[in-house]
Amino acid sequence: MAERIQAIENQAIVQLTEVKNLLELENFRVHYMGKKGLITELLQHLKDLTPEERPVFGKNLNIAKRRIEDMIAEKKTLFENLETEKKIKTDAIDVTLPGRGYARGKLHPITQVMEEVKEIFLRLGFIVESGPDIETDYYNFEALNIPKHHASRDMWSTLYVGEETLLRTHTSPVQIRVMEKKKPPLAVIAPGRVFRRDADPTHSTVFHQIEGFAVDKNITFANLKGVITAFLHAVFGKEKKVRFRPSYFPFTEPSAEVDVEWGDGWLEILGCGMIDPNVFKAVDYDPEVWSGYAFGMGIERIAMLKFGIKDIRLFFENDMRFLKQF
Ligand code: FA5
Repeated sequence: MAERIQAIENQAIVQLTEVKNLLELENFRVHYMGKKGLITELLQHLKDLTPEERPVFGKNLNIAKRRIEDMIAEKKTLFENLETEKKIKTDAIDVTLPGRGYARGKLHPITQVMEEVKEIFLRLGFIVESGPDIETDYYNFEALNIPKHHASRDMWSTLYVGEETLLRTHTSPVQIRVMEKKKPPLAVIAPGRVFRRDADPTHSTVFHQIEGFAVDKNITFANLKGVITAFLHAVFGKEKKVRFRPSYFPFTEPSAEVDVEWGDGWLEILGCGMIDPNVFKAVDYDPEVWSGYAFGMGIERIAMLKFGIKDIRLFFENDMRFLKQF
């Protein structure tokens, strides 16, 4: 019997070297220790032995049983450790990896220029006002000395919303809205979106203007020229060539336009002039008492000059390769 026990133990030792994982180890355990396992089976023989033989047999069997159990436990720990190691390698978070990082948003180049221009006028003492994108015929045209059927309406290819409503073609209606509410002295800028049926490399259907105007006693064209020149120097520097050119607007008299050198030509950036007495009458200001200047500038045009952009439409295509450069 002792030999039989020894044989089973030896067999277990050899067989265990072939066990490759926890599942096989469990099968191994059942083969030896299970209810019908080899060790359990040997116990059945106890009853066939003499009372003298039994203790020795029992003792030997117990020793063998414990040895096999120890081997199984040892192997189990080994497999479990291997499994943990594998898990660490595959699942674990590698804290040494650099963070994933998130893309930081930026202001659109037009917003950047808008903010820069606003800042300049705030420093010059102007306040900011605003008006609606959808305007009435009265504010966009009539109060600005542009009666119905007047030829000068053709200066703006207007997008109409209804009979008397339209998408504002310029920010000048804000002049009227502010002067209706407030009394002079006034120095106001009004940034906003404007809309026209225009589309080519220097004209967009939707674009941005900043309106500016000042009303007080004894305001002259020299004040207008001084403010515009200060603005041009702040945005473009003193070296950039600019020119004031006589022009026409129904709501200013005299009127001028300002161009900035652009390649071997010029790019127009703003219109301006002395507020027409008819505009003052529309808002109940006495033109004998008050005088003022006004201007309206194209923000995209200023951005084109600042950044060297040849086609205005690039600003509205939302191509990240373009936008990321600002
Ligand atoms: C006006 O809109 C006048 N309201 C400006 C003004 C205000 C004059 C106050 C006198 C007193 P004009 O249509 O020229 O004027 O437009 C003004 C500026 O907007 C232009 O000089 C140009 O810089 C810009 N602009 C005009 N049309 C477009 C367009 N389609 N796309 C981009 N910029 C434009």
